[in-house]
Amino acid sequence: MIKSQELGSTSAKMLYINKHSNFMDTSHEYGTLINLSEEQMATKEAARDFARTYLLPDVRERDAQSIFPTEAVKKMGELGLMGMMVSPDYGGSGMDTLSYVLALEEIAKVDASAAVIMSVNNSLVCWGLEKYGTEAQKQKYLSPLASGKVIGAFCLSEPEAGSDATSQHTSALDKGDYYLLNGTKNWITNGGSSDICLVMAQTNHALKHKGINCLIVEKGMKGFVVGKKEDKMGIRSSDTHTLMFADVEVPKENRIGEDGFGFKFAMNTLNGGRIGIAAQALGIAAGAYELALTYAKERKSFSKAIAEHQAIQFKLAEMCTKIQAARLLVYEAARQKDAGKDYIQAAAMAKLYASEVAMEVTTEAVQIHGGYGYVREFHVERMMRDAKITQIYEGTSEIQKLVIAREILK
Ligand code: COS
Repeated sequence: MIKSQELGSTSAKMLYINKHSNFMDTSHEYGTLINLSEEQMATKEAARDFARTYLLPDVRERDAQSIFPTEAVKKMGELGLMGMMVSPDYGGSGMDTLSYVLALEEIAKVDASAAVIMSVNNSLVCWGLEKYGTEAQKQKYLSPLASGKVIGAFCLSEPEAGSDATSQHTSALDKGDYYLLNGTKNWITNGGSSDICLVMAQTNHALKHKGINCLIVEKGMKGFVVGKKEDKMGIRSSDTHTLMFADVEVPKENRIGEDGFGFKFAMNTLNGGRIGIAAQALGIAAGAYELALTYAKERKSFSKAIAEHQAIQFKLAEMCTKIQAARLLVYEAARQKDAGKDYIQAAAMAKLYASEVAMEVTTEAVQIHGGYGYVREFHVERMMRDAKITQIYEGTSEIQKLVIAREILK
């Protein structure tokens, strides 16, 4: 439990908050139901311990001040959380996708910002590099990324290309042995803290999305400028930046895949990324539910615990049911990926549903906390703000519906 001294106050309100702001682990109850192996359960437990030991103590301060969790991310690298699915040959943990989402869920229960930093590095950067990169690219870039020595960013969105991702204005002109990169990327997670960026850019406009390439761009390259840091509603301790490229010369050997493979690379990578964000959303919902459950058992009104009022019981019942439904969708998407099946629809369904559940459950968790839920000292207020982005990034809920419908109808 967070000590009142840490918050610099011994007022009655603060003491009350510290007494009633505790996570209660409920997810172990589902362990047998969802058939996890001992190793998967151990991974989940280790991530849970890490989150409570290293992320929980300062999570509110980092949110309030928009502070990147530098030390915690370093520790996550040491524990193997930054390259969980990467082969040990390249410094990763060699685990399956299900273990990855189990860990991500536990991190997100406590700190959704740390979860997105981890998700982008694992799903959008390491996975794509390992799957499609050359041996030389893997040796040079994947090993430091997977071991958490450096952080990666994935750069697709632009001022005028969010959902309409084929409409890339950033250009990568073919100059023989290098590409000349010019343009602007927006809302880039890990934008300031990353050392290595995967940048989608248009090489041949006539070919539309088939003229897009993905280039590995290093922070130190001349002409690469990190622009302003966004002042966000939620996930405030992850750093989201605009990135600018002015005549950056990127060597040809830094292109991932064949000429024109960049858009397909981005789409294939985002399919897995969506499982990660679904796990993040699930974690936010489960964390808020755990806090609301503890609170409802302790807070009294009308001479009894509020959990004894049917109005609260119905809320808890709905929250728990929705979380479990989201959990099954997320784990199923991970299992399909691990089984080598086509997981496009499963990933989109998991992200769509888990992010909606995250918003609904965090809103109800605030409601259960009443006035306390609306103030910064209680975690649920932050969680409600953090939940919103899961309906927007790595494909909005509307894009997920479009993807699901296209898969159903094809
Ligand atoms: N997985 C693999 N390939 C996909 C795909 C997916 N989920 N979605 C589209 N593609 C492929 C298509 O198969 C097509 O390839 P071919 O030309 O080889 O057939 C290509 O991508 C272009 O797709 P399409 O013709 O359907 O283009 P549209 O512009 O109609 O739709 C969408 C593209 C909207 C699906 C795409 O732009 C998208 O996913 N947008 C959301 C982007 C996003 O998530 N942004 C967040 C950025 S990271 S925070």
